[in-house]
Amino acid sequence: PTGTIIGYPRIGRRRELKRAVEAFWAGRIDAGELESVAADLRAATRERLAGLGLGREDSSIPESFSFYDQVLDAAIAVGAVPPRFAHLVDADGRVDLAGLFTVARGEGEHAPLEMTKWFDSNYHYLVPEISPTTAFSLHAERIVAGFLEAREAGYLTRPVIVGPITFLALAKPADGAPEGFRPLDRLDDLVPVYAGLFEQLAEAGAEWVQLDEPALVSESLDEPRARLVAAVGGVYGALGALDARPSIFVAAPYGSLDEALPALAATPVEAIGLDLVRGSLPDAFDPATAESLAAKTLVAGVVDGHNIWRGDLADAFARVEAVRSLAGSVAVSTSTSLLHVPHDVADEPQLDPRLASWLAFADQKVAQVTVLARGLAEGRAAVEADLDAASAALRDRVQAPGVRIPRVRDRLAALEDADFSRTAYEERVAAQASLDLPELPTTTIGSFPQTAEIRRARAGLLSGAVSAEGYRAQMREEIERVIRLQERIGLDVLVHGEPERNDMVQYFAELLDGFAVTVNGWVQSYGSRCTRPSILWGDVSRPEPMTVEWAAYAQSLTEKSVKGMLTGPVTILAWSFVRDDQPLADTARQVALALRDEIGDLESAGIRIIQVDEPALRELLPLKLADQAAYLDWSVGSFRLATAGAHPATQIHTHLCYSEFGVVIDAIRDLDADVTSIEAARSRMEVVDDLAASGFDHGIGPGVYDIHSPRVPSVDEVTALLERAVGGIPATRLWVNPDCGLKTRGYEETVSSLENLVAATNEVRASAVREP
Ligand code: THG
Ligand code: ZN
Repeated sequence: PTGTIIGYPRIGRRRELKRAVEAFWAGRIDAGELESVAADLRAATRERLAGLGLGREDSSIPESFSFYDQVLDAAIAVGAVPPRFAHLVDADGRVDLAGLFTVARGEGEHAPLEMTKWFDSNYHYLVPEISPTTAFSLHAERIVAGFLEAREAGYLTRPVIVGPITFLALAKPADGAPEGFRPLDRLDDLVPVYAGLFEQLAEAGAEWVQLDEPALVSESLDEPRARLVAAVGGVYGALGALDARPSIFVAAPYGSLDEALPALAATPVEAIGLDLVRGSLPDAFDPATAESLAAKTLVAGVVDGHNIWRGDLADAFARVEAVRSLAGSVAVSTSTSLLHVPHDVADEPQLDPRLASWLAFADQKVAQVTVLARGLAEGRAAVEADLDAASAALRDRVQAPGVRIPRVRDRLAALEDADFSRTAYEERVAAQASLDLPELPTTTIGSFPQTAEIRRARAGLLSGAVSAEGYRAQMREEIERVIRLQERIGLDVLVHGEPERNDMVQYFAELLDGFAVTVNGWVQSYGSRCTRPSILWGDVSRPEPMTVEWAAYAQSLTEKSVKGMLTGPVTILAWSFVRDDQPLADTARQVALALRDEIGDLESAGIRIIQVDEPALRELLPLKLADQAAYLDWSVGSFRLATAGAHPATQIHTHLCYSEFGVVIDAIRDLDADVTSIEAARSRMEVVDDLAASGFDHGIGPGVYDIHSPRVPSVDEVTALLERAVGGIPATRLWVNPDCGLKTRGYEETVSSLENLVAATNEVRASAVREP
């Protein structure tokens, strides 16, 4: 094939898969009905991809469907189901659909597989658990059936599976594995299972198989890169030597293959997929590699799978042409799976047509691939018009109103070092004494449960069934209820509860200039869960205050301090599709200045404590070690720019949704927030010691209970955690709070948990434990 893609969204244009999967979980449909929805989605995907120009019968169309997660699928296909789920495996070694979801989501005492971020994307995969005794065995029924289903419908498609090196590199040692054991130690046991898969696929008539090996580009896995590269020869030498097998396509998205490319070239694999958006190729290879590549297909991933820009198609074509001289043959592809982008720009009729003309979602990117492939086959002249149209859109973007706003740029250019720093912490502490907070102040992270009534009101506002005034009145009622509730529970620093926010990023994107939001632009985050990232396309500014009315109303209801709630610049960027025509650092500063103005307006409205959340600070950390320092510099800088305009008497809080600080611990100190709340309940406050050891000396709120579970913590339990925390942190700097927002919880457990939190705090305050 001369044009292909690494993968396609699986959730469905209207999130059909999400709906069906959740209906299956709720018992509203059975496995047969779910299978039938999934088969319809796969059929529709093949048809659409063929319609967009991918070959029907030349293995160009990948079978990249998954019910939940492709890493979980691989774990099940190779028999790596953790022993605690052994009861889900039948006598033939198979796991049915219900079993697959149980491994993903857990059941009673059986914790699910852990979930973590998939390379530098916003997708999250399930982490396989491997021990020295994991009994690998092949259960490829779903993979073979997907291929045969396509065959039946008249397609010759390309089965896709996570490759063996990446599978083990992403796995973690199972609990109880001996010290020093690494999942990758099991590679020799795993490769025969893939060999069996190849045999079955060849038998079924597959001409190509795709193995996703992004671990080969990564520097941030637990395994040293050199060990992964060293494994390439053995694995792909062995798989390549099989008699009965499809041609092998090793795809390496999310970065540069670098030394892994010569290693792959030296094996018998027929095709190698390169991410030429994040990664690059050297100008020349050593003679042996050059000779090997002359007999292979290089799949040039030049169409960006990470982002939604239409991009420079002529430049992409030039990059494809450059690869031509290095390889026996060249095919065009996306840089990564299209899993990370929404389905179709044509599904967003409310978008400004001019903005829409600059965008490419999955379907537009497939069309771009087919244009480039045609250019490759027939010569540039055949596609000149398409390349020119993309260039024209780019030129239009450069000078369109809103993309570059002199007022915003001048303000950025005029920034000085002083704009990034507040008065010394000690002076702020003195100025903030007037807040008159007790020792061990209690608070929450910001959101209260989003009830069905709140969601209904928002849907009504969107559909026109609820007037703007009616909506506002309902939100105010909700805020009053939440304030009264917190007063009754006895919390010290109150929040308004955020009933008016659909999402902590989209809410701000809708109110800031320079952003657009989508209606159907869903992207899978994990399992059945999706987000609708906003599109940051222009210079960012704030036409008017965004949160002041709600915060001021809440403050007017109570004598206690109400905390203003903002989302930080890094998180706003991390969870949006961001413009690609200027450094992220500049974009982050624009957002920071808008937030800085909001903080000023909150102060003027009498708000004296303001929280700026940065749950994504660590998430956006680059994979490449060499890029990490520069990232931390601009990300921390943008937070400081957002907050440093605050008066010394204004207490700035931040919230981070994790407790393993690792490489970002210094960055968190450098944020210079007066109070930082973090996750800690699940790690039994170990983070408190880490923080103390790192010299962190500002206020800290280690979460005292886990909001990700409906379980209500007992007073004794919270008391014990707090006593542990006051051992490591002086009571003057220690805050008491849950470990994240309460948006996804129900009211019943929320009220009980917060009551216990307050009771435990009162016990610890009354005891002598905290005395130095
Ligand atoms: N907001 C945004 N992006 C995010 C997160 C967020 N990216 C990373 C992280 N959080 C991902 N976590 C989640 C958690 C829950 C959901 C999605 C991603 C979720 N989504 C709803 C669903 O799929 O049913 C839809 C939400 C909606 O209606 O807007 O539950 O917090 N921007
Ligand atoms: Zn959180």
